Amino acid sequence: MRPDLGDELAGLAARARGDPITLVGLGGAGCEAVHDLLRLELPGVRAVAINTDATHLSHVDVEERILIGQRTLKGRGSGGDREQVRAGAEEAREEIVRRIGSSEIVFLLAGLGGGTGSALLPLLTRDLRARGTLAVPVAFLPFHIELESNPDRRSNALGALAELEEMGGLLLALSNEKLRRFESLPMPRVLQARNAYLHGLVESLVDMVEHPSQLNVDLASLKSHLAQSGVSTLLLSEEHISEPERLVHTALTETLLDFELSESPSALVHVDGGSNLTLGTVDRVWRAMRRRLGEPRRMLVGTRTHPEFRNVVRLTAVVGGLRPRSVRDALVPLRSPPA
Ligand SMILES: Nc1nc2c(ncn2[C@@H]2O[C@H](COP(=O)(O)OP(=O)(O)OP(=O)(O)O)[C@@H](O)[C@H]2O)c(=O)[nH]1
Ligand SMILES: [Mg+2]
Repeated sequence: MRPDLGDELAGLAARARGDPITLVGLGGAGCEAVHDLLRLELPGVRAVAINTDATHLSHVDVEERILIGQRTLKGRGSGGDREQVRAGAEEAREEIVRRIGSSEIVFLLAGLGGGTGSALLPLLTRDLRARGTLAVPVAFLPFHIELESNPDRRSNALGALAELEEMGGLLLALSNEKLRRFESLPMPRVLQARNAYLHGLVESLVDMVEHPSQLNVDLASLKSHLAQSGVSTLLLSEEHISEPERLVHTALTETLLDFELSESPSALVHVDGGSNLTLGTVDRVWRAMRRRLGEPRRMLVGTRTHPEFRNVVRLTAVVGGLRPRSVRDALVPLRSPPA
């Protein structure tokens, strides 16, 4: 091998990987969540905050901040007006996509129900995907009480979800209702717990595609898997190495994500463990997952060992073919007026 070939290959690999991962906060809730995730450490991740509310934006400690819709909304937020945000975003859309679209993976975070996040989440997801970027929308679904008592929030949330579901691809819909499991904690601690869970999802997805695995699961295979899978979501769990089947059960049941499996989902199942992770254990996880998903028509598997994992085994799965409207059905219907 030529002595300089190693450097050349490293350079090529770096170019093929492109820019780092980007996290983008949209609207109040999205920007707050990005700010929180940064505190949990995500090496090599760039963050951008986008809002129509200048005051809120000035309080978010994120390096890159973009105020949109100044002409019409005057930096005061949209007050729940999704259409105004959409119109305001027109002038900024190209510039935003140019600024964030250089990354290969972009996570877009928004709380659905308000005007800003609900307008920008589907719009920017579509624009980024059109450029070939792996855009991962993360939608925080409002509490049911917000939807029951506010038709505007409800129609903003439903409208945004409908657009995201129609597009297919990866969708991380985190339901506020599932946060009830933390109901003995004060609200800031509850949101921290949710953000820590989201941090784990981001970290494991990036880890799965950014580092070489023993079976070839990389960004290109993830993208082609997603292209054939309709709406997909991400599952994650970690257990002691002696409990491979439990790992699958935990991933499917102890999730904060809202989804419903169809009869024939597809899956990409990746298992990480330490140097004591045997092929036998990995195979038990793959098979348990296949059984629990009802023998999916297409399943891609991967595994990787990390010396620092010791007795822990981690499952990361991208499960596709989610039932259309599954996420929307999780939102309760409006109560009919008293007779
Ligand atoms: N503030 C806040 N809201 C959250 C959070 N997680 C979920 N939400 C939900 O996010 C929804 C949208 O609220 P905002 O983010 O304030 O709305 P926005 O996108 O800024 O839109 P406008 O202010 O109407 O322009 C709310 O209905 C909440 O249910 C969070 O961490 N903080
Ligand atoms: Mg706002």
